Amino acid sequence: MTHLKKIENKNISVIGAGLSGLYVAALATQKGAQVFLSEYRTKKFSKDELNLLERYNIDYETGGHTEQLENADLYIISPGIPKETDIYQSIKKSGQPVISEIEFASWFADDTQIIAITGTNGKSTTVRLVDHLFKGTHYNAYLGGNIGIPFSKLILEMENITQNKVFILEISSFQLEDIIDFKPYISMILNITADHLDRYQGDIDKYLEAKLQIAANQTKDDFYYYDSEDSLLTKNIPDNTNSSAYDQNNRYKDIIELKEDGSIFLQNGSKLKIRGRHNYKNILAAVAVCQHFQISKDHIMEQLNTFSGLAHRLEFVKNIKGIEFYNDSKSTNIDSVIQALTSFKQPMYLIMGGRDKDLDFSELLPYLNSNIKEIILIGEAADKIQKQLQTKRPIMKKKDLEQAVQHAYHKSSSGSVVLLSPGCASFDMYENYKKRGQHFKALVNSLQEQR
Ligand code: UMA
Repeated sequence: MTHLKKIENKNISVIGAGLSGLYVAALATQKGAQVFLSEYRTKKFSKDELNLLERYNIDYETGGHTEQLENADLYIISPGIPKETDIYQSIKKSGQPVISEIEFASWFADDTQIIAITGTNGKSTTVRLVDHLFKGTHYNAYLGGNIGIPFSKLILEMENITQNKVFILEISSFQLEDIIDFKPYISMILNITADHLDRYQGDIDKYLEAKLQIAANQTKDDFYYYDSEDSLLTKNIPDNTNSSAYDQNNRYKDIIELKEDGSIFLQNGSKLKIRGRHNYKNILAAVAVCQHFQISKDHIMEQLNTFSGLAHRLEFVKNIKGIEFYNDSKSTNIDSVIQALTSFKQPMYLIMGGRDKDLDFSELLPYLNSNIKEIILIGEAADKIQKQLQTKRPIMKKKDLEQAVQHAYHKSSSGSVVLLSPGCASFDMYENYKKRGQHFKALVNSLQEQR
């Protein structure tokens, strides 16, 4: 494929002008290609985006894909555009290569610099943890990918740094669908559970297949990590690379301990700010990466002690009159609701609902223990969730998040937890999960004056 990588003066069409499209267009231009960026929405670019388009003198169209994008030597597709779309089908039909943004960006990085982490849940927390553990070492570590900073942006902006460069990338299955040579030094799949099945025709094997692409180009000089407790992953261990379980083959395993109540302690006795079995595993995953970079045990312990977790992921919001409020708005699938539920033993009021991603909520039934006092449902999926959870625990439907929070607050008492862990996408009521989480936090913060 090396001929493909000689892009100077080649015509490249980039499809989709979201974050990935904009930055990959800029990178391709900087590397000497003739770039055309095409976006089907009538999009109003922000000031920063317009500056970028101007700085790199990028030719673009919005409001539709026209024949201007045709006859390219190479197509770069944004991760949010599925294979069934007309545009995908038509560029594929052209016979020219179609690649993803991370594939293109990786052409300008040294393979040994890439740490790529995927999985259904825990990706963002784990890459942030890895980044945190690299802080204060001699590495120049850059965090990006699905976390919201395109790999292309990192390449574009970090070009002048040549020494000890490491890219810590959160990678989604969407980004892996169109790779050719993408080859991380360390790759990792944290777990695989049902998610994004709307994109994979309801077939978890197709989703798994996309995720496993992360290790497809690795060799015996590279390392692949998976979770020893994940049956899908243990049944599909790649043999082209050094594969091992991050929770077993881990020389730093003894530095943390998970207690029965979900709290996590360091070997030296200090309690971490993040909790739950899923976070314990995220830590094991992150420290497994460190063993390849000679980061000392003392440094890892110091850094773990100062890690405070991520917003919208089992984020502690406030204690009001002994009631603890947690914002887990990023929980948009069943498995992340389960992780949240198993992180607490206290009486709980659980707020769920939003836009369904074709998931089976009855998978929650074994986890609805008696400490869950009530499930409060909101959004489009409320009726479906109610039906699938039957009458295992008391269920109440509310018009919106505000009413749900009010209700939970009035019913709960000191010692209980109010948890927003929707198990659904946010798009029926919010722009994204962040907006939903921010609204939840604002609602909680306004409660204090009442009661
Ligand atoms: N579009 C077209 N033609 C079409 C269809 C769509 O032009 O036929 C346009 C859309 O209007 C849009 C663009 O193409 O403007 C597609 O953009 P995108 O959805 O790929 O979004 P980006 O802004 O490039 O963001 C992507 C990731 N989004 C998705 O995978 C959906 C971001 O992950 C990621 O942070 C970013 O690249 C940087 O790498 C978000 C995400 O939701 C957070 N990811 C999923 C998840 O985590 O579950 C996978």
